[in-house]
Amino acid sequence: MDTKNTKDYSASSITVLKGLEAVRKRPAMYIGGTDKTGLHHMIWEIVDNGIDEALAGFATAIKVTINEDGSVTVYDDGRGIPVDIHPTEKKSALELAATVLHAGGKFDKDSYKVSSGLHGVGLSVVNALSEYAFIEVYKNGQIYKQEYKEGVPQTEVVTLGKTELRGTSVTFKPDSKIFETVEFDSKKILDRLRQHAYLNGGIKFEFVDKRKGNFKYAFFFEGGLKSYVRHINKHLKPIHKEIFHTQGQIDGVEIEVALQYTDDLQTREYPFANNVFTADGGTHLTGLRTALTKTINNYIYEHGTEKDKSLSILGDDVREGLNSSGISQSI
Ligand code: 1YM
Repeated sequence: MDTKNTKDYSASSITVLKGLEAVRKRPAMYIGGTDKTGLHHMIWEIVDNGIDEALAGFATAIKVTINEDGSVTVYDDGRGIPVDIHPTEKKSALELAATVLHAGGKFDKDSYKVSSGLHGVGLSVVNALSEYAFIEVYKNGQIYKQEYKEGVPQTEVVTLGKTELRGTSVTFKPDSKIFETVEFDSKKILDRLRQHAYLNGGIKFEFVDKRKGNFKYAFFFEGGLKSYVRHINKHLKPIHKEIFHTQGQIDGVEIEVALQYTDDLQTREYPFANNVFTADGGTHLTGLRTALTKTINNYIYEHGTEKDKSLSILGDDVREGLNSSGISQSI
């Protein structure tokens, strides 16, 4: 046997164990907390990986299942995490993705997620904080599987047999030694999946709760943001039928905006940056507001009567009754 390889292997295993230990010691640094929000963040980390795979053009659907024992399975129908052996680490890419900490360990990566290169970052964190987990990959007509306890692999990657499926399925049971509660809230999950479906038009999101007699729900909004604004305005009176919608790319940032005026006085703005709702706004929202005020004033100046031109339309006037949602996404 090649002694050098054996030594390298155990050295990398020690690095992995140290990484997992760091996550279990300070979970809040990686998932924000160990309360109900932190618990649900475990699901979003894995769902985000599926969304990344869909945004890369390989997956069309993401399914979240709460199993009878309180574990969660997230499946996407994409390429499946690679299972080939890394030439120097001598471990499968799957094991490396599931056990090696990629992020610096700060709870700040959401702000630049979906910007490529961060694919799969949360998987090792979720694995480390789970009493048990297993991943199945459906690729090359085969089922590959690896199991973990508290993030530590219990087996090599094994092949289970043939399949016609494609994709990745991650099952995990959050560790009750870490979390204050390990009970998932189906309403919280449905609300978030609905929002994801609006933001990512064209991807199907399915939810199954096996704790509640196989409760099933699915979201699919072809129109993305347009459907979202339609949903926001469903109990209001729009003053124009067609929802204004635009989309474009500039300086490595993809922008999408949907807006519709209603006869209401209130303004409702739902800005997102990199798939995260930005309640406090930011330059993306300020930019849109400024552009809208400027555009409407320019239009009045160019097409209005002399009387119209003497009007000074302010931002607040432009936004009265306006309900909008916008996404800005680094690409
Ligand atoms: C339910 C969770 O993790 N899907 C997923 C993950 C990966 C890929 C596909 C993938 C990525 C790439 C190539 C690539 C990941 N792969 C890795 C790594 N769903 C979920 N779907 N082929 C497949 O990025 O080049 C990490 S995540 F690192 F192993 F390639």
